[in-house]
Amino acid sequence: MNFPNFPKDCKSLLCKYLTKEVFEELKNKKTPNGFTIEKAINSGVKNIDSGIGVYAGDKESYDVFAPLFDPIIKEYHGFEKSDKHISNFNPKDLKMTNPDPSSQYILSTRIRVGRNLADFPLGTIISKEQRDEVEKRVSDALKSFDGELSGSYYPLKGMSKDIQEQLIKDHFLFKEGDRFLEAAGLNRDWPEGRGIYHNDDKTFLVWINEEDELRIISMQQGGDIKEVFDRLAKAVDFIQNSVKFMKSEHLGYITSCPTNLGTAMRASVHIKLPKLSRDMDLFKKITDKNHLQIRGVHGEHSESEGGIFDISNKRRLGVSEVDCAYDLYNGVKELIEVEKSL
Ligand code: ADP
Ligand code: CIR
Repeated sequence: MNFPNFPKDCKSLLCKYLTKEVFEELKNKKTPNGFTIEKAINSGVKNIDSGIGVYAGDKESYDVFAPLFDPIIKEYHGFEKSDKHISNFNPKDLKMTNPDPSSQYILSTRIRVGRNLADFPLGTIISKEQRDEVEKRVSDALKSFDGELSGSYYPLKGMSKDIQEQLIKDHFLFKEGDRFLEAAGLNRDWPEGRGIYHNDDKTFLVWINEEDELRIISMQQGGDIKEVFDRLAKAVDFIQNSVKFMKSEHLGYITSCPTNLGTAMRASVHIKLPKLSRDMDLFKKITDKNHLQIRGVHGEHSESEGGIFDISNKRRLGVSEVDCAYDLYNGVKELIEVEKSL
C-alpha cells in the first residue's frame, strides 16, 4: 500500500496524525492476528469525512500501531501515555436527582458500554466461525437473567424487515449498511452472527456483533440518569460473571474504535432545546466546556430533527464510569438553565 492522499480539507484525526514518517514506520507491521495499518486506516481512507478514521483489529493493535493511535487517543480523550485509567462503576458513588423532573426538556436517557471478548479478535477481523461463537456465548449468558432484566434474544437473520426498521426507528437497534463500519470490515457476513437481546420494556438491551461484540444498553423515557446508570451497572456486573471481557491495564476496556476505549461508556439524553439551538455557537460553547458531544437524533452521523439533539459525554478514557455520568449530568443542567433564560 502507498501513502494515502487526503484532500486538503480533510478533518479526520487520521489525516492529521498519519504523517509519511508514521506510515513508513508502520507499513510492514502486523499484529499476531494479522492486522495491518492498511486495515486500520481503510475506513478513514474510504470515508474522507470521518471524524476519526481508524479502527483496531485486536488488543495488540494499540501497541503495534501506537505511533498512530497514541496521538489520536490523546486528542480525543485528553489521555496521555503516562496517565492511568481507573474504573468506578459503583452506583453508590453516583448521587444525583433527575435534572428535569417534569420532563420538559429531556425526552429519554440512554447509557451504553461497549465490550469485546478476551478470547477473540475484534469484529474488524473476526472470522465468521468466531463471530458465531461470540453470538452463542453471549446469548447463552443472557439467558440466565431474571426479573426486570430478563428478555429474549432476536437474531438479525430471519427478523422481518418491518420489525427491524421499527426497532431502528424507535432507537433500539443498530442501523444497517453504515459506510464507516463497512470499510472497517465490521459488516462482513451481515446479518450472520448479529442480533439484539431485550427485556419486555426495552429498558435493557444488548447488541451482539455490531461495532463491538457487545453493546450493553440501559435506556428509558425521561431524564433519570441515575436509574439508567444503576440498571446498567447491575447488568454489566452480571454478564461479566459468565464471559471474560478484553481489557488492558493502560487502556481499560478494549474497543474497535479508539473513541470508545476505557469505560466504553456513552451516556446520552435526547433533549429538546429549541431556543438554544438557534445559537449554535453558544450551544457548542456549553457542550465543549462540559466535555459533551452533540449528535443527531438518529445517532452518530445523523441530523437533528425538531430541535431535539443527542447530547453525550465525549471522554471515556482516563475518567471513570461515574465521571462519564456526571459529565452528562453537569452539562445537561447547564443547557437547561441557559434554555430557560433565553
Ligand atoms: P452508540 O451510542 O451505540 O455509539 P449511535 O450514536 O449510533 O450509537 O446511537 C444508537 C442508537 O441509540 C440510535 O438510534 C440513537 O438515536 C439511539 N439513542 C442514543 N441516545 C439516545 C437517547 N438518549 N434516547 C433514545 N435513543 C437514543
Ligand atoms: C468516524 O471516524 O467518523 C467514524 N469512524 C466514527 C468514529 C467514532 N464513533 C464511533 O466509534 N462510533
